[in-house]
Amino acid sequence: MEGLKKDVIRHVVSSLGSDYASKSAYNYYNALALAVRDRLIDNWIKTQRSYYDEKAKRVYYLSLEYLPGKSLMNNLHCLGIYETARKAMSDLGFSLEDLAEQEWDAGLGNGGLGRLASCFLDSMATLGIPGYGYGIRYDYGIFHQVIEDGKQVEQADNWMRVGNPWAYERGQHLFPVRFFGEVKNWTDEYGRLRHTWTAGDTVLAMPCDMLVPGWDNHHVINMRLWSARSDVEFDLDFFNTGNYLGAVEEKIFDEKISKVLYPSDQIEEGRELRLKQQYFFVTATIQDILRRFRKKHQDMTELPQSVAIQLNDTHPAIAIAELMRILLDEDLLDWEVAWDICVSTFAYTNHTILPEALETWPVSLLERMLPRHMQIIYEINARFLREVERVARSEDCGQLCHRDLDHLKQRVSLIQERPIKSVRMAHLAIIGSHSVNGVAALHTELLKARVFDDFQRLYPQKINNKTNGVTPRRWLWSANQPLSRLIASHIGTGFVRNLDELTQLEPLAADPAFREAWRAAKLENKQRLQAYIKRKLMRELHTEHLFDVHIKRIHEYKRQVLNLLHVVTAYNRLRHGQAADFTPRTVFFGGKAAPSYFMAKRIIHAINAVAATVNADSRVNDKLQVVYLPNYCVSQAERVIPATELSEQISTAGMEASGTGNMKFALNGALTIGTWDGATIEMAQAIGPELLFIFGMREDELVSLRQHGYNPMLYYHGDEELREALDMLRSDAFSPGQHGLFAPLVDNLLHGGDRFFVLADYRQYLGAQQDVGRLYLDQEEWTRRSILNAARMGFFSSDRAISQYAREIWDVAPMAGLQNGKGA
Ligand code: 6GP
Repeated sequence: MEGLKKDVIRHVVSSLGSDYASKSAYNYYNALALAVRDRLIDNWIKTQRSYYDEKAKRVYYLSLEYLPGKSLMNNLHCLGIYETARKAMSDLGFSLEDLAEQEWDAGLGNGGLGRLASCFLDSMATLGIPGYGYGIRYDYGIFHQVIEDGKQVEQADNWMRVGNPWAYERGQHLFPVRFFGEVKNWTDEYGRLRHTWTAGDTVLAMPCDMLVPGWDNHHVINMRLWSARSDVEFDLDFFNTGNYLGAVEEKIFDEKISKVLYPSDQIEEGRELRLKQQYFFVTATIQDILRRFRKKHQDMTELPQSVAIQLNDTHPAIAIAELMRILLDEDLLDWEVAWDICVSTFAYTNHTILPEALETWPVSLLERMLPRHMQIIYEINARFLREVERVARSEDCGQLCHRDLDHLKQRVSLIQERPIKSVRMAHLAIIGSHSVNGVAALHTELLKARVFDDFQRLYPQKINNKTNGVTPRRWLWSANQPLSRLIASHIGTGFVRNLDELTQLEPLAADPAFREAWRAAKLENKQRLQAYIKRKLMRELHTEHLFDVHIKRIHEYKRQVLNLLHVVTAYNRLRHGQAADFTPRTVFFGGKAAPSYFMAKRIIHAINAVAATVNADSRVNDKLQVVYLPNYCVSQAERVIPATELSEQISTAGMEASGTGNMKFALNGALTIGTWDGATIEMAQAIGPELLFIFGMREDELVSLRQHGYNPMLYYHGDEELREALDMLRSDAFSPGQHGLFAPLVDNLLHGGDRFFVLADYRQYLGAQQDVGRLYLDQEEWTRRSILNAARMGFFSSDRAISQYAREIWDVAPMAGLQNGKGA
């Protein structure tokens, strides 16, 4: 402890240039972070060296998004120095918890996809997999959400303003990134046509490394994030012509590339700068990967034995064309050889079946910005369509493909003709990869049967499932110390590395004393949340209420509106005195809406309007409260999830690819009210469906309802309570003086087809909520189920997920000496 204290003081003085006697929490947080980073860097260097020494096959995880959240607590726990740090900082006059609050969330992602990437890096580090995360170091991450007059207002997330003590910026290792320009043809010595791309503009990519430690194993992997740097300061011409200001302007323009994260979340924006970001990130990453590979290899055909590249959705899919370009134009390989290398190296994960999220880029834009890549994409397509023809005519594809060859070719082509001629990035990713995976069993089945059905027939081996998981280090151990300590006192700490060990809790569910202790841990977490809400929102929570929580991005398919209709109905019953047996509850909502997503923003407004009315109504507010948690983010989830008793997972069946919040809640002992969707299905199967509150129509039922003509008006007319709730929303009951404010929401349900079947599931949802309320009155039974939920969550560890990727997709083994925990 003395060593750590000394290091902290030294950093306050020599790294931060401050007086250690001036007790600034900001300085002491930064100094502590630097002292922790010192303890990581040696192991990081050793880890990187060991990869070379053992000629390990490396995994590169390419993701435009990461959501690491805060690093301090997690890193202290991984290093096993949490207690030491707590004592050291307390000696220096600080509470560790307060210091940790000084850190800004690294919010370099939108939601599930980005958080999954961060959980995966944690698991690679813990399992000893030679992995690297690659991404972009956005200067501005996901916007900061404030609620003003009930509405979402976006503010810039200037997370770098206070510096980032965790990152190593490596200004000496810059990689050139080229755009625009032209392609020249030439003939090589064997008479083959060759191509050279001479680019117009060049920008530089600077690596910023953030260290990702494994759990208690000395294995530290790297998350390398690229930051755009202009090359104009090296361009003497500018100075010679005296155009200094012009040079500076160009520099600012170039550095725009990594300025800001696109806050779109499953709605594609299709903007030029976004494509620039994608290519900027991809080319720097591929250059770095090949630089490392070439240190030990000359023969490019060995690449797939040494390197596996995982594409996190289609955002980095242009990497396939980029690797082809390098192999063809720089290494001068033949097409077939280059293509084999690509396909064997790449694998692609799909994260959504929402059609509006499937990325396409206009051919005209690609032709201008990346002319050589567009040529390569055309060539990939031509060869692919010839192959389709061959397979379709062959026996193994059967008559199905053959009969309708032209249509089949149009459907699978990389190029879509309408509404504008564009490249389908998902098709590029599928064709250029040896593995395409979904993220939960149902999602993968839907990929096979619907979204990519043609590809499933063409390549029946390619599409596979890897159900998501979450890291128990952050989402149980670090976020929920009261519960973790209780668990550890009965079964030891092995579950942090091997989550299956939680099954040892099962017999304890029958032990009243253990149940009481389990409840006490939950209460402690509820009280912590209460204190936080009081500080932040100046609201007093009732900890004896059932804490019912719906936090995730705001999206119509996630059906926050269904939850809201339940709240309004409960409000009406209480007002009308029809709810004598109502179980008091506080309903929490939280989540960001894409700034351009009108309906999602209106939903946030409606939730806040209903909350204001309900909370102000003294007839009901001792029994029902509604809280909107502004600026939902990773660190907020870490506070809220441990305090949650009811987890809302109520998406339209078939629409949520997996969900990972669902896993975090159950792991922390919340019971789930949910639809038969995403990974909630597999959770129900693992836990026992009777221990969750499952309701609503299933995916195949919805398909047939749609086919037979779904008429939401029937539900409206047939259900008095539903009608009352919708009419209130449409009138000014929740928006005094602003008649019609929420009419778009209601019209969308009644006259817009109710695409997400809110009305169809309303009655069943109410029934399930009634079951919840009733069960909550029986605290012994509730607690028993809560324990069993957590005990059966072992499968949903990201360690299990990453082990499957490593074995079944990457063919990568953990580093020797690290498999059983302790590293060298
Ligand atoms: C999300 C899915 O919506 C969610 O269900 C899943 O758990 C998560 O990915 C991780 O797999 N998708 C996205 O966030 C996204 O942007 C393009 O998909």
